[in-house]
Amino acid sequence: MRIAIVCISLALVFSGCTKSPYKSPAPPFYIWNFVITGFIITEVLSGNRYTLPDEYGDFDDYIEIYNPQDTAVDLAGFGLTDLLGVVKYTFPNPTVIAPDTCLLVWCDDEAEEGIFHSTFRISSGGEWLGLLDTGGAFVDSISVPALPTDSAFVRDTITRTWRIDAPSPGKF
Ligand SMILES: [Ca+2]
Ligand SMILES: [Ca+2]
Ligand SMILES: [Ca+2]
Repeated sequence: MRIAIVCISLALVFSGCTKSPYKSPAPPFYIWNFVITGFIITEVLSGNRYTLPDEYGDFDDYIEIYNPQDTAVDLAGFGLTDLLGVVKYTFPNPTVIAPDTCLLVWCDDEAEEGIFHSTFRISSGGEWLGLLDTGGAFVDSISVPALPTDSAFVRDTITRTWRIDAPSPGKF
């Protein structure tokens, strides 16, 4: 399995889902300000059993964010959430993602484990997730469907559409 070491060492951060696909109110839109923000959510894993452990050996949920630009981006002050109207995780200052590189955020509700561990988990039954800018506006949001164990919701590298596929943490 090809796991970009550079991405893993960089730090991984990300998210969680909740049982009902719409436990939290899901925006009736699909936001993707790719050009404006320069980065997007590219993968979500909600049922991690064997895919990849965090630095504590926990096989936790994660969200992958990718920077497709030729220049680095800083997510300091941006946020992640699984509940509309509430910012559950805020990226530390700085959170620089190098060009063509991914960042993983563990969604394990174990913030004590490090700066890239969020305060929420992702339900394997499906859940809505949002990425917010420093002003609280949506940069990206997705309704993650129910996922089999060790199957991820991934964005296609060409079409940018979503599908359920094999996990590729740290690589887009
Ligand atoms: Ca959740
Ligand atoms: Ca953990
Ligand atoms: Ca990936």
